[in-house]
Amino acid sequence: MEISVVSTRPFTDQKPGTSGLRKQVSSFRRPHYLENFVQSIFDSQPMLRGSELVLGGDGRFFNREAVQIILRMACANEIRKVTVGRGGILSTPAASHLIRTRGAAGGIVLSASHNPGGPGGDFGIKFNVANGGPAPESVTGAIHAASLEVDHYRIARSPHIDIDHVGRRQAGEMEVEVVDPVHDYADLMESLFDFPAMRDLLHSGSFTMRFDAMHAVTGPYAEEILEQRLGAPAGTVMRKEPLADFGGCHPDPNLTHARELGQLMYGRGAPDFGAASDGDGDRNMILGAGFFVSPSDSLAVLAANAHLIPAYRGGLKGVARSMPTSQAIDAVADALGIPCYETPTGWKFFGNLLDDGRITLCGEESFGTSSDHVREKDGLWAVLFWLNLIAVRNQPVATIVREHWQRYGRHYYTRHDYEEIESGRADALMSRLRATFPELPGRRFGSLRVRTADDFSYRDPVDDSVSTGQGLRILFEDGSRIVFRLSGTGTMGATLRVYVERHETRTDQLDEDNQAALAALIEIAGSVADIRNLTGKDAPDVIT
Ligand code: G16
Repeated sequence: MEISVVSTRPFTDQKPGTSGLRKQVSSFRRPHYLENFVQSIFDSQPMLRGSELVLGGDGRFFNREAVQIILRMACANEIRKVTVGRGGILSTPAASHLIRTRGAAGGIVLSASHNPGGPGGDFGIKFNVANGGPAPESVTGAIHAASLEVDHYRIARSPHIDIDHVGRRQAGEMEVEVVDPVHDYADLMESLFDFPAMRDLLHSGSFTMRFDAMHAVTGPYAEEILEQRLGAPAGTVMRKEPLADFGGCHPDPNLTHARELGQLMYGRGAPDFGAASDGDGDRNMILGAGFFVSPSDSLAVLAANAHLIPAYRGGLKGVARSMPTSQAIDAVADALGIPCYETPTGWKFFGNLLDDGRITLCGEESFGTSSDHVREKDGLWAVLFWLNLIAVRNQPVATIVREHWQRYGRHYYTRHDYEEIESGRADALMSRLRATFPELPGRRFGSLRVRTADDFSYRDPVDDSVSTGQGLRILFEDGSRIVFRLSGTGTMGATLRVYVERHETRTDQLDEDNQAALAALIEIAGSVADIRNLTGKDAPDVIT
């Protein structure tokens, strides 16, 4: 096969963020933009030569074109084999599973997660390493460095490669194997959970559920698992056909963007269980009838009940959460007598802990939960875990969570996002805030007294790597916390995230309105960071 060596010049904005390189589609469609980044992956990861790569994405606009370009570049860069999901589709957790079971040297996942798609939306590309997880900082750093030097890329002049039919074919010296994107993943789920008990629940006549696939990648996965294998009635999976523009919606599983599901779950005759996943299938939202389970609480409930699920019957080795995630899971770990690790935001930081056998479950406040079955967060896995739990405990979602609060106390928790702030202003806010930290310890705000204030840094206990500047924390003497971070996944300006948490143990104070219960801390956050003045915004754009 003829190979072209194309001259190019570096782009200076190809530094991967929290989860790969995310940009507007218009950026990715600039001549050489995608090719430069892909060549930087191959240049900085020489072990890919002669090995197998997994490739797939969430099906958003530009997915198919990108798959063709990457296949031709893989061929020109002497990749031995590429395993690709049919139609170029693989959910993020399914890609992670395939990398692991195939023994691939890595994978390329195309997604901008929950960001909108379509020609005016976002696109993204992420490199996953041989353990199936997102590349650690050492690898993303090397890719970025290569992107600043790249002066040519290699691409095969191959005709269009058929990715729409399962089977093996050759592209020059390289083998392309097109696989069913759903099958192996569905088998994996069946091996972890009690499918007979879940089937009985769904057939009991007294239980109904809805899953909102948001016209994103999980539609076919949810249909196969929930409707085919578990026999849930047709229509259980809403918005199930994946669309390149997600039907013009934002594939972000929260009550704002999964509005129809929310209305159903808070309406009369609501289903017993509601759930949704995002663009690439790694996030989850969990709802009971008239009841929202916060992601941090969900993680804690799963950990506390893991012994009821076949895959985790033997107990948990340990758990982990990202720093801004609430400390609800810490309380469970304490009771179980297992370690709880606190990592920076980003799934990549869980990889070493999982590989080293230190943890079994982990999760983040950003609607992500998973276990050691893959190395990504896994939306449907979390939904099935809850379904299995409901089947075993035979209780409504709200009762399960309220009983959890009674035992461990409730970690009232919220995240306020201020979006599309001009980057200079956002940086100024963070540095001004950081400058106030030396004076904060000991300072009183009403009944609250600051214990300490710092910029979170993390030393990975497995490889001793250090990540600094991971979020500004104000920790109060009563255990309450306020955390400030700039998001690493946005594509327009900067997003300020403010995370607020308070632990309540008085058993008659556990059912308060969440925002009201946190009002004093929210007020303190606004004043110490001077948010209104420095962002020009009177209120957050999104509250979760
Ligand atoms: C990604 C990462 C998560 C992270 C989230 C939010 O999720 O995989 O680990 O918590 O972004 O990150 P940030 O606060 O920096 O925007 P996803 O679902 O977008 O891939």
